[in-house]
Amino acid sequence: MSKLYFPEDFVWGAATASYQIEGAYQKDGKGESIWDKFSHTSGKVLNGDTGDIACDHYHRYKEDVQLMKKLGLNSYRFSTSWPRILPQGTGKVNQKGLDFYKRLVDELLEAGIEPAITLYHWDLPQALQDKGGWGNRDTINYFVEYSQIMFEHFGNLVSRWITHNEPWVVAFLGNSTGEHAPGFKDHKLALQVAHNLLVSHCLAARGFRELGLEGEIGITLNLNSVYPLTDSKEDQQAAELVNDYNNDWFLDPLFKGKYPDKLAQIYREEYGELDIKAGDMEIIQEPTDFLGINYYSRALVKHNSEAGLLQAEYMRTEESGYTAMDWEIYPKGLYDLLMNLYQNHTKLDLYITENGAAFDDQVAADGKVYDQRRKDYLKAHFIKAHQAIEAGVPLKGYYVWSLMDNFEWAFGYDRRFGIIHVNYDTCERTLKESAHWYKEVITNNGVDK
Ligand code: GBH
Repeated sequence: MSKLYFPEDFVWGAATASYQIEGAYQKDGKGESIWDKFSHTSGKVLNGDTGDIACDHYHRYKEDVQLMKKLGLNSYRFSTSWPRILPQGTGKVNQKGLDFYKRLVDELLEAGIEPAITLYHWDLPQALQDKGGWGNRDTINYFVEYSQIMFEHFGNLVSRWITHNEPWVVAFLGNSTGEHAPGFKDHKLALQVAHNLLVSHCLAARGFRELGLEGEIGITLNLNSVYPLTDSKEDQQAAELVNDYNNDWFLDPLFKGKYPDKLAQIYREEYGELDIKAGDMEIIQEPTDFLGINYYSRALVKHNSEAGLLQAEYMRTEESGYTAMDWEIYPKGLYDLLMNLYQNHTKLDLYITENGAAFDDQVAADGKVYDQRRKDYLKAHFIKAHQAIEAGVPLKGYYVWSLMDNFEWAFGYDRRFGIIHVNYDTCERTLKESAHWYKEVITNNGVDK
């Protein structure tokens, strides 16, 4: 069978996040995070699940790195827990927190796996939330303080850094819909949070530069391709607004130095002015080294005058399959997204920092986990990524979400994204069929057509 080969230095990886896998929520001086508090509040997470133990990665990281090595991963993307490093968010550093990540990074380097650190994957120290969280401008400075500590300790060991994971989710699911911690329902606050996150990203990146470190730094956005249901003018306008909201609300400040006009106008009329300080929009444009993209699905949109400020309704289609999250499986959307980014937004290097799918995996009687659908999902997306590379898009690497089943935020342990199965009673790990297949892809640096 003929193969599609990837560029020689293409990075094949897998990703996780601290709160979703570590557990050890009170161990060795770690402070409380907003997700500790949120998951311990009844009614917030499905089945009352918490990250108290999660995959117990904090104690099993050695075994996990060995599994990564077995898979042949080139790189592992993980996040560091801010409250492990600074239990109060600022001030006193917790040496034992630093020690844990030092042990992990050493283990990875020894296994020949390049660590890629995400500084913020949603577990804000609760002590900072008590002072207003990301809605408070001071949090920008606290984030810079935390990022500096991490750069000083790991800047020479870790060559790829991501400031924020998905500011859209932090801002809007955390502060507008309330599905995520801290659980507020205040859209104006969410817009301010989005702005403060962007400023903090750029100031942290600037600090990285000033240390003269050799690695690369960027931000990860959750992006999707947005399509109108029909080519009617109304549906097209609805799709444009959804695109502004999902994607350009972050892409435009970063690469054009402004918020998207039309949506900004709608928000201004509804909520008034945001607190944007002189110079902020210049800071946000400060160039970084790459853009990370988390791609899961597309949005198919139709105009509906009853459907909120954007007058847009999300549609399902009979033509596609859906994952256990009820997200449409739409690989072509990845190709369209990559092309659109390259042609209309940025010439920066790109990484897919997350792509993957939840399915209802079961351990079979023979002890194996057959997840053909995840393998098919990944394969179809790899092929589209390859197609974009052929068309000239500077895509440098691909991190599968996720290395292992883990705490899926508001859905707790109910949804499994891993290529490694985790038994939550015993914490036992089992490579799924998709993991064995991924190992082959990495070995060949290519995927069957
Ligand atoms: C990521 O967020 C997170 O980074 C990760 O921690 C999480 O476990 C993982 O994904 C799986 O959920 O328009 O069809 O894409 C996901 C962000 C944003 C993806 C909203 C789904 C809406 C549906 N999500 N998006 S779609």
